[in-house]
Amino acid sequence: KNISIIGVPMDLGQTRRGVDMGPSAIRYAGIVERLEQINLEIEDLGDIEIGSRERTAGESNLKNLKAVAEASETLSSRVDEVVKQGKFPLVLGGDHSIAIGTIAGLAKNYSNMGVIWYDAHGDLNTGETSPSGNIHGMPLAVSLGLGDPALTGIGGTGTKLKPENIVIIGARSLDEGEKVLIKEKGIKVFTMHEIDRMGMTAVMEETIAYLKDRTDGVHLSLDLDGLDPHDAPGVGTPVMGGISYRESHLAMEMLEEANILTSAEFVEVNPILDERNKTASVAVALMGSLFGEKLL
Ligand code: DIR
Ligand code: MN
Ligand code: MN
Ligand code: MN
Repeated sequence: KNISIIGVPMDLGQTRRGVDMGPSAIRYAGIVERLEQINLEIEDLGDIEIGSRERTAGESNLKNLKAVAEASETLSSRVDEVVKQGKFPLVLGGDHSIAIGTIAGLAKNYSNMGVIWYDAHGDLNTGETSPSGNIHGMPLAVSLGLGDPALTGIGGTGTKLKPENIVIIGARSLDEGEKVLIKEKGIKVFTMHEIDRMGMTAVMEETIAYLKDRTDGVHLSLDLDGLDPHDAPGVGTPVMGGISYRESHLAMEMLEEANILTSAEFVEVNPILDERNKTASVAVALMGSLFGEKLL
């Protein structure tokens, strides 16, 4: 496997500062060295350019809409190039709004792409349903073609994802509009209840079986707040009662064994809110498992 790392120092999709340092924190925790230990070709393409915070309120209730849209367009082109070179894009965030650009870039290459959304949240809000106006709560809706045209039009018009190709894992905080959308679109969700009840092994077996036949590529979008805040404290919107470090390793190992992933992104690492870079280290350890690191 040839992996290309793309850093996205984005913090404009939410209001807490520091998540723009996520890519640096993950590099400092040793991502390149860690993946080099496995039999992988790895190149770090550096960070993409992010505009500045919009201090004046625009015509939209979506915060920093223009700057987020511009960066997303840049990211979608970069991801598209990497895929066309036959390489595996590994995108490091940055807040979760970056998934808009990642998925738009991937969608130029897959007609039936699957997405695993590993997150405490659904990220299925639109301008109408969002309680916060934060675009990091919207990327999955945008990829379904719902929301502001400045976002849904990134990487060209047309929907990027089909609702039946999505699996959400770890959900425990959903806004009312998101619950309606999940039911309306029939999106597959393994909430914390299902993870507790079935165990992570069965959850991943079902996820893999579900996506394997119906998709021509699978993207993992892993929000570190999907994990329990004990294990991943450095996130902007922690929610107690999350997925453990061990369960997450198991999930990564099962994805690696199944060999279905064609791209991945790790987002919401915020070193300002972290404890001695623990959350970035967790992200690096999970990426190790995801790419085939073995103890023996
Ligand atoms: C909330 C929080 N649902 C919102 N979303 C987060 O603002 O839309 N997503 N934190 O990761
Ligand atoms: Mn998220
Ligand atoms: Mn989240
Ligand atoms: Mn705990």
